[in-house]
Amino acid sequence: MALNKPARYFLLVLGLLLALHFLLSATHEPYSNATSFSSLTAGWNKERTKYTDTAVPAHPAILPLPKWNETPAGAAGNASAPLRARANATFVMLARNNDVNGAVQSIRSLEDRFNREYGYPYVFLNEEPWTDEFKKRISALTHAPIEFGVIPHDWWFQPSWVDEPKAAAARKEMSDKGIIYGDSVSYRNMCRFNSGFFFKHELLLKYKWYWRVEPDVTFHCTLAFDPFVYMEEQKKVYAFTIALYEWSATIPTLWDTVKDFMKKYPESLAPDNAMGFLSDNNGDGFNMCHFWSNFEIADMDFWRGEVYTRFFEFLDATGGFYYERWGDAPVHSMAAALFLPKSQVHFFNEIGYEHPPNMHCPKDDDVWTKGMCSCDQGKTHDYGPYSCQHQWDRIFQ
Ligand SMILES: Nc1nc2c(ncn2[C@@H]2O[C@H](COP(=O)(O)OP(=O)(O)OP(=O)(O)O)[C@@H](O)[C@H]2O)c(=O)[nH]1
Ligand SMILES: *[C@@H]1O[C@H](CO)[C@@H](O)[C@H](O)[C@H]1NC(C)=O
Ligand SMILES: *[C@@H]1O[C@H](CO)[C@@H](O)[C@H](O)[C@H]1NC(C)=O
Ligand SMILES: *[C@@H]1O[C@H](CO)[C@@H](O)[C@H](O)[C@H]1NC(C)=O
Ligand SMILES: [Mg+2]
Repeated sequence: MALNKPARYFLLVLGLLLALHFLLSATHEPYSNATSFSSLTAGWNKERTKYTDTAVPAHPAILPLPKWNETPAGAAGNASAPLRARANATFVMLARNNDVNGAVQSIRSLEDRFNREYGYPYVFLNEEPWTDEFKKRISALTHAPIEFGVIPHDWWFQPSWVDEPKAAAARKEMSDKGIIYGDSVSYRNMCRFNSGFFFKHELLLKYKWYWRVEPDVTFHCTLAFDPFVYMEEQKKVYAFTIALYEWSATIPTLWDTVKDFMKKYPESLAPDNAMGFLSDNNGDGFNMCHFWSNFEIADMDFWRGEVYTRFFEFLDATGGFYYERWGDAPVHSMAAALFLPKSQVHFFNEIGYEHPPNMHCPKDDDVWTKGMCSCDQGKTHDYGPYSCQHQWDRIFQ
């Protein structure tokens, strides 16, 4: 076959480049290492598994971790060790078996930036049994205690008293409108479970505090303090890192239901609450501001208490988790903002946190530098167009 002129030139150049490559590989070790096939694919794999970019590996030593209520040995006056006993606290992650890569990424990040110094336990929850693969991948990441729990059937699946034809029609209408997860039943199960049940799970009953973690999140700053202990000492109950607007089409009647509840049980409202965060007109309308609940550090005894129990049951009885698509974020936010004094709700500026597409990165240079943060301060959500941080700030002015 006769090659045309450009093709011949192309082969000639290709041949020269290959010859140069082999010459350099043979004579220059660094060049050879950088371009070998295994180095190239190693970089590619790193990209795909999204391990965090922190330089410090998770704690390599098999240290005998103190029990949560014991002060670690040698801690007094030792800046690299926790200064006091840990709190009665755990991390909790709801996930599916196929979320394993995202779960690994989140735990790795959390261990790097905080937990390798503390060894707080983890609880994983799923409505299905966990696979050995999931347990193995997670257990490799930390020496902290880990428990894998299954969710009781009725706390997860759509209750039989929900009118399924009515719920199905609502799902169809929402998906026609292009609302994200509009047609998903499992998403609704998840929102209802996170609103009313996770804190009752037997694996969580022995703890007071939790830190909610989701797959595929990143913690961007090293924490020089224990947020659980901070919550306890400062008498906080609920903490957030990102406040933003809810999509109103997912909760058409939620606020009216909450107003009915407040009328029926006015004693539930805390004096000096954060109503001014939720409403621009003293509670008449909801301004869609809420805390993004994929990150939460909070006191489960608040959710377990009488006021919230009554509140959740009141909301649940309307079927709104299924006839609409009520999220656990607005439900938790409304409860925290209304039934707690605003001084007990806390914004954790120091915790750089990313759940795509949003990220909180400390804007203050001293906080960012001290935390060795890996996030771009220019991309922080705090005062961006979708943020409700202004509505949060204004209630303290
Ligand atoms: N076991 C289980 N966990 C679920 C299910 N759906 C969602 N989750 C978990 O519930 C949490 C929230 O679900 P996500 O899919 O992250 O929902 P989201 O944060 O609103 O949306 P994106 O993260 O943007 O997709 C995560 O921890 C998920 O792993 C489910 O059907 N079963
Ligand atoms: C190249 O790789 C070899 C084997 O992994 C290693 O021993 C050597 O130090 C590397 N050289 C450079 C310059 O990185
Ligand atoms: C500080 O604590 C760390 C971890 O607990 C320990 O390895 C180290 O020896 C301690 N240093 C001193 C001076 O006690
Ligand atoms: C931890 O908190 C839970 C919930 O408040 C409580 O039941 C449990 O007794 C606490 N554990 C200890 C050891 O105080
Ligand atoms: Mg998520």
